[in-house]
Amino acid sequence: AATRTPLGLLDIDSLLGEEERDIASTVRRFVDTTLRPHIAEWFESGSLPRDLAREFGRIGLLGMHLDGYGCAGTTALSYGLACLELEAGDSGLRSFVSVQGSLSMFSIHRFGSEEQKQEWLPRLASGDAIGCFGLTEPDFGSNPGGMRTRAKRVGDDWVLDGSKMWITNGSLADVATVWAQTDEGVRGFVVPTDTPGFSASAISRKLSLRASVTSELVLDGVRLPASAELPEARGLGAPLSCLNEARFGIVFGALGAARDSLEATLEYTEHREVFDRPLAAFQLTQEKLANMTVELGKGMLLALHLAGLKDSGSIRPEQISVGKLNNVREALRIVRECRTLLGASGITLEYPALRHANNLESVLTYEGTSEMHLLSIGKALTGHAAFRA
Ligand code: TGC
Ligand code: FAD
Repeated sequence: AATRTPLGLLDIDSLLGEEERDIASTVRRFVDTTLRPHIAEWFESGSLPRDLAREFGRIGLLGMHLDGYGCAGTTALSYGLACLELEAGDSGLRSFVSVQGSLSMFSIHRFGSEEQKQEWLPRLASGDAIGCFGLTEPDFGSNPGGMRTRAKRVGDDWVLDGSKMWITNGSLADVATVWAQTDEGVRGFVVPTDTPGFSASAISRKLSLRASVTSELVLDGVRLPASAELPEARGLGAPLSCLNEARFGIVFGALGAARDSLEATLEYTEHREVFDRPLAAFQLTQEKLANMTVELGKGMLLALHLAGLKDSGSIRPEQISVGKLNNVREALRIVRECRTLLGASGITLEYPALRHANNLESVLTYEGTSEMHLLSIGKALTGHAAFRA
């Protein structure tokens, strides 16, 4: 019965409209039938097939909350629910869609010229092209304002030099949004990845987000026409505003990893017998299951509230920080607790909990570490920015 599922207990579905329920169940079915059978294999081999982009495009997931240019133009709530269902499969799947839609496409949609939009957005929406977003550098992650990648004017052109680190989809991408320091402050550039001087290499031996490509980008005298600059992006606020979009998706996404682990664990405890009774019948087990269900439900209510604020156009960055901080932190606690209930079986890829836990270590760090989000909330409350000494 629905009440025996963690989110069914609070009847969370009753808070969704028909369209949102349809989108969530379509994505859930797609994940369960098309992707889930391969996830353990992708995680083990540390890869993600490039063809997935077209599959995501076919069902309208890429840039789905953007309008025009082949994008679906859904509500933020629908986008969040899609992220939740994708991350119930694996954080790598949600990462792919987040980076393509919320970072690569959003940066062009929000800050690009009409020509840039026409050239890239329809192909990115269909998955015929893959995009990435290069903000982080080897020495500047939490503090992107210190970036060393430089764009210099040479005649009418721009020449970019520097490197970017930990870039999702970097070595799959056809186009990169690259953020660089100029004499006039931070600017963004649309860089086709076949431009001479651009190279990307995949980072190997990861223990987390294995079903996702993470790369280093090197820009060595990359010469671009003036038309490659994102004309509406002025200053660090531009890339940071793209992050709000992706962080919003993570508020929902992390709950998908938690729900998936909890559902698998609930089922396991009903069938696993210990000391002659189902594991589910012990009080200590029920305490764990109940606490996890309460946190998952609270996270979901928070996510739905933030979706309402986003859809009404009034959401503020510190509100997104509350959601990203809480929901990733609690999801990580939930998946680790699930792992304990699964016993030794929990350390294998037969069950999702430890895979999700390993993935959520990245999710806790990227898109602003939990410490950055604590400090953003602290700044909003006190008026003091404590990021710097
Ligand atoms: P600060 O002086 O506070 O701000 C500079 C300008 O930016 C504005 N701003 C924002 N605007 C929109 N949205 C936000 N969230 C914003 N945060 C700040 C701010 O108002 C200011 O505007 P102006 O007009 O006054 O100049 O900048 P700061 O250098 O002190 O840094 C602040 C801090 C630490 C919060 C910021 O640097 C930060 O968020 N750091 C974390 C970096 C981060 O999250 N990187 C993520 C990289 S992308 C990624 O991880 C993708 S993984 C995706 C996946 O695979 O799913
Ligand atoms: P650091 O900034 O060096 O932080 C190290 C520790 O110091 C953290 O605990 C941090 O919270 C803490 N710290 C830092 N500053 C302070 C402070 N002022 N006060 C207290 N504590 C502080 N970036 C992109 O641009 N594009 C991508 O597509 C992308 N994809 C990624 C994919 C993966 C799998 C991962 C792991 C990362 C990705 N990133 C991407 C990079 C990510 O955004 C950064 O890793 C993140 O912003 C943190 O930066 P850092 O790793 O350099 O850590």
